[in-house]
Amino acid sequence: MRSSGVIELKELGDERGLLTVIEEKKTVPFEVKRIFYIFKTVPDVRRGFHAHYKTRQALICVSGSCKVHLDNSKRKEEVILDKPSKMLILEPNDWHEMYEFSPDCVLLVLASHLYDAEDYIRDYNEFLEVYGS
Ligand code: T46
Repeated sequence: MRSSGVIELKELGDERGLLTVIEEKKTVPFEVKRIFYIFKTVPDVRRGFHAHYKTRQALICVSGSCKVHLDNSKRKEEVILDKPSKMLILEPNDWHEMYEFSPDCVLLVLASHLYDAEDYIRDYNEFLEVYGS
């Protein structure tokens, strides 16, 4: 069953430091077709403001921190991404906004589909029409 939410990734550590692994269809529940990252975000900026028709995503702050506002039309939630071993899965029906980026934030995103501007729902009322019950 598909569901959004936070997955705690294993921190493999030894005297040299830490290492975290993400494996397709094992730790991340979809085939990864695209990777991008958001960094050098301008202070006080808020990004996102959309949902998708088909794209599933996994968000990891590999450096610094940020917050994510999630809204699946039935429930609203705030998630804090503040360590590289915390991964947030976003389903297509999760309206999301990212904010309070720390100056050192690098937000890594794994996506299930190639980029397609037509896959975005950027109007909140349209989002409610598509996903609201
Ligand atoms: C999402 C959140 C978490 C591309 O050309 N290819 C790409 O793969 C992406 C992701 C973006 N772009 C272009 C489209 C825009 O001209 O990069 C520019 C910034 O993208 P956008 O305004 O969509 O950025 P965010 O931070 O609002 O959203 C992004 C992803 O687009 C989106 O899928 O869920 O990060």
